[in-house]
Amino acid sequence: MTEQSPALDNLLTESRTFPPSDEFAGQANAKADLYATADADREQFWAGQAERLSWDTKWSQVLDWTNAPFAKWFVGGKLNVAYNCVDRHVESGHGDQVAIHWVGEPGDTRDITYAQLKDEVSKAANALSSLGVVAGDVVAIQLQMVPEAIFAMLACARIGALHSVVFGGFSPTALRARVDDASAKIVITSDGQYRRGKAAPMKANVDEALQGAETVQKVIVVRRTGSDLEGETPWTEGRDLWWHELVDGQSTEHKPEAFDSEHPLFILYTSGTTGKPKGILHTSGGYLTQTAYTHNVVFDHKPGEDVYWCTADIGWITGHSYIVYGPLANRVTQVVYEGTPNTPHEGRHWEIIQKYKVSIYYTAPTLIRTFMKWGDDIPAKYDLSSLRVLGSVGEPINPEAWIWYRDTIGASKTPVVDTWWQTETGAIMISPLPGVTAAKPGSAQRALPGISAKVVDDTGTEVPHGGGGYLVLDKPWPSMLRGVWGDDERFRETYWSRFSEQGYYFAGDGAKYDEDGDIWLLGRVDDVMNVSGHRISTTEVESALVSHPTVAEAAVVGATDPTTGQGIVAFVILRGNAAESIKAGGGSAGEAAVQELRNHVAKEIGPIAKPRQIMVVAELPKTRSGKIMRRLLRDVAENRQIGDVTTLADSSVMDLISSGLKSGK
Ligand code: 6R9
Repeated sequence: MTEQSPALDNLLTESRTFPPSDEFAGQANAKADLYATADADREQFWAGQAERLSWDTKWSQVLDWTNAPFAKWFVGGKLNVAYNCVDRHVESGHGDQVAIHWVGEPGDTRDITYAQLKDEVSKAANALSSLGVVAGDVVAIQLQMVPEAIFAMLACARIGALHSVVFGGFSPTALRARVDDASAKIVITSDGQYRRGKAAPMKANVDEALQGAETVQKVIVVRRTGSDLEGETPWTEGRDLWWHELVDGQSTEHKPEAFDSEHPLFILYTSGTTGKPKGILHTSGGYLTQTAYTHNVVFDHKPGEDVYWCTADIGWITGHSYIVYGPLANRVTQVVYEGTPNTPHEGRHWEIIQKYKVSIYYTAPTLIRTFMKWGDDIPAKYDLSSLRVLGSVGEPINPEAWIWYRDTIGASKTPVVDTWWQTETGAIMISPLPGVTAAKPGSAQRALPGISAKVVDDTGTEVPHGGGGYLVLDKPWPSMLRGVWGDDERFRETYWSRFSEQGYYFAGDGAKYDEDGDIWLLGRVDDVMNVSGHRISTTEVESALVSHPTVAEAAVVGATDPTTGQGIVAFVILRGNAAESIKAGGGSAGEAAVQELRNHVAKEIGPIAKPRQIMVVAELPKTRSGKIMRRLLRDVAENRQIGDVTTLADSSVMDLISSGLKSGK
């Protein structure tokens, strides 16, 4: 983005609001006064939140920001993160409470109580120690959603080792880059994983990745697919160990050691739209405080009563903060599902919600739009009446999808919380409070109590209501990243140099205030388009497209244009019946449909936002968390060689798009 930027030219027209029912508001964990309490004394507020945890040594200072941007929270405090997520619940008499209802893709299930979780984590911790892993070592974990993934993460936390979880779908190259960057000593993986009903190898990819990787001493392999996998699991004697052989015989006794509040907890690499992935570093006390606090107030979680389900993968920050750390610190009972949402049928999620009486469900807009595409008749077959809070994360949720989510899944009454945050922020930052906020579809609305966010212009000055610009976080927060692994310079440069004068954290997202001062997220700033001098957000054009009944999903990019600077190019996936009728109607039907969509956008936003070109595609390139990689679509729109695809959830999608366009489909 260049020079003085005028307000984004946008017209997000959604204006409906949905206040909580009196009944919900009355029983909610967070009441309206929480904002004022936090504002009155932020440090005291956070000290109060840290009391949710059990500390071996109490802190002497809440925040030390003298060495900004390197924060220290709860200075001098000591705690064990795994003890807080597991043991203390057993000690307080909840050992028999189910922590995890695990559901395997093929239909096998496993219920794990807190007492069992304590045993499993202790055994895994003893196993890692037996291999010589000590506090400060790095353990890479490439596992699908099996219970051992959670045991392994907590075992690392228990002994003070850092985990670096690598998404199960990542290529050998992507795994190797992460192993090398952090000098991982141990890799934990599985023989294979079930994807869409089939067993696919995992260990073979890990072996390919680790050829010549000098730092890796042992590879621990969870047996998951076993004989379902064709061929033997490749094995390196002396290096490779089966999880069950190593862990099962270990003692269930393990004394958790207390570590400093600032002891590193994990590294997680952000997929990064450009450049080499960054290893985002998180530490212990502040991270656990904010993940536990937000899980309590945003989802209104009641331990022992609610059944919670966050559908994220543990390879994404959402899996770290809202499957493992926040929820377990809060003594959650949660569902963990191994597989894809349409295996063996498109009602799998609703079937699971019905079976376990899930009351809190947290997922991503990409999946919500997919469910919409599959049709309302699918969820209608199941009893979803246990649901009482719905959450969304990962992208701006289009008002269309928000309304569908609330009406079709939430029986037109559950609060929907649209939660904005990042790998770097560690925990939710901007979100409605379900018992307080009159929700606005499409807006994440307001920073949580204790958090401060602003929308500023190029000079760092806050924009007025109705104005747009950049989202910044103007005050430090407990779960903030503590750095980029091994690269302090990149940490300062990426996040703190843009508004260094003010000392603001630059989130990299465009945002605007509406007339009430509520925040609307508009996508990554690199994705804002400039058409004849008008700044138009990709998010808004996408929302306009998705609001048309024929469109299931849309991705929009700005492509260089000789007359307008940038021209808007849209990629759309049509809904089943629309796609069929266009196919039946031939070329002219396709042209007419595209013309109608262009006019629809012009009507919704304004003629300036009318896409120059609309391409109908079957798939969109997405990361593991469902974010569209617009950079790759820009390559297509500008007829360039397609760039790095290693962080795509499915790297074959780009071939599909390019070949589909060439053949005119
Ligand atoms: C948690 C997570 C971070 C980026 C972030 C923004 C986008 C996430 C959002 C949202 C609008 C929301 N994002 N939640 N945009 N509304 N509710 O997704 O972390 O994978 O690091 O991505 O995701 O662009 O900057 P991460």
